[in-house]
Order: sequence, then C-alpha cells, then structure tokens
Amino acid sequence: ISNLCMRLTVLLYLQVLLDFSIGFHVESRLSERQKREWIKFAAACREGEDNSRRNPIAKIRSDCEENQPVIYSISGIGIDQPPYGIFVVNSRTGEINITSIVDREVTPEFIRCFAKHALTGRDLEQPLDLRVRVLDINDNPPIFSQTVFVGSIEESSMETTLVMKIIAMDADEPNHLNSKIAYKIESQEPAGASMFILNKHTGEVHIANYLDREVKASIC
Ligand SMILES: *[C@@H]1O[C@H](CO)[C@@H](O)[C@H](O)[C@H]1NC(C)=O
Ligand SMILES: [Ca+2]
Ligand SMILES: [Ca+2]
Ligand SMILES: [Ca+2]
Repeated sequence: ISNLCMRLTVLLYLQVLLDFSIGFHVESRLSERQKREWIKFAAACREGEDNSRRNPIAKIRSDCEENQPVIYSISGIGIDQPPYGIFVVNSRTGEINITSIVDREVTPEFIRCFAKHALTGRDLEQPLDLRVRVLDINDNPPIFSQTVFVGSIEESSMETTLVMKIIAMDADEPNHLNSKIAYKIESQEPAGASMFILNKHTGEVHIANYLDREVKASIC
C-alpha cells in the first residue's frame, strides 16, 4: 500500500510537472505536493517546570493519512526506555504530551517518531527524529575536574611564570551563561600578600609580581 502511495505521488508529481508547462496557476499545487511527508511541530519546554499546560507540546502527522489508516508511535529514552513515559503520543492524532517535570541534563533532545499502517504495521514514513528543545535553567554548579591540583615552580622562577591550570566543568547548556565559569582564589596559605594570580576566564595560575598584585585586587 505504501508503494501505491509512492506511485501515486510520482504520478501526481509528473502530472503537476506537465501541468506546469501549460499554466502558471499550478505552481501552488507543485509546492503542496512537495510537502508530502512528515508535518511536525514542537514547542519548547522548560527544565524543572510543570509543562503540562503547554500540552500537546508537539504534533506529528503523515500525509499518508489522507488515504490510509495511520498509527503514530514514539520511541526512545524517556518514552519506552527508562525513565519511562515522560513523553506520550496519541496514536491516532499524533499529538505528543509531556507528562512530568524534566531535567535538561538527562532528557534526550530527540524523540523518534513512527507512522505505521494501522492494519499491516508497515512503516509509511521513514522514522522521524523530532527535536524537543528543553530550555535550560542554571541548576548545576561548576565541578573541578580534580579535587586537588598540584603545581610546582623553581625557586628561581621568573615572576608571572605559569604554575598550573585548573579546570572545572558545568553540566548546564554548553556555550550558555548557565555553564560559564569564572575562577577566583578564595583563600591562600599562608595568608597575606597574594602570591598567585588566577586568570578568571582560563583558570591559569601565575606567580604574582608587584604589578599583578594590583590587577589581582580587582579580579577577586
Ligand atoms: C494531552 O494533553 C491534552 C491537554 O491536556 C489532553 O487533552 C490529551 O488527552 C492528552 N493526550 C494524551 C495522549 O495524554
Ligand atoms: Ca537539570
Ligand atoms: Ca551552572
Ligand atoms: Ca540545567
């Protein structure tokens, strides 16, 4: 039956092409035919919030609906793999609901969608990976990649020598303010005049020289 659907498309397409040569008015029909595929829509959801009032947050539809009985289904993590049932689909309408509060850091970005023939179970469309955007909230602190960073310097080292580079990661959305890291020295032992400069952006630690000490005062 899907072959028939395909053949029908091809025939109509040819017909439209033929029509196209004799009249300008068929142009809109041509663009309609090109849309013969998945029609989808997905709204953004917000992390850590009840999104149920936004339901349905997405809708999928196959144009094969026009002449065949279609059943929609979805698959993936948060659906038929743990955590189960975060996203559900109405198999008849293709409407997709979100059923619980989601954590952006563990929710997959894509929902795999299927349109199958209601009687034969055959795929009527190529599976679709529907992107569901979960808007990030800043709910992850930066974590140092090591609990202790060790640096060493020669006693005769020049001032401003690089001592070490400290690294931290933040699980919130990459390249977003929520995951932007700023480094700062909290304290020093022995206390007193700052011996090190920490680059706020790169995490590079240098020995402080006299000039740097003044700069440092404004950084920390
Ligand atoms: C999805 O949510 C809408 C609106 O709350 C509701 O009417 C509908 O029954 C829900 N569908 C499913 C499959 O849960
Ligand atoms: Ca989170
Ligand atoms: Ca963060
Ligand atoms: Ca987050």
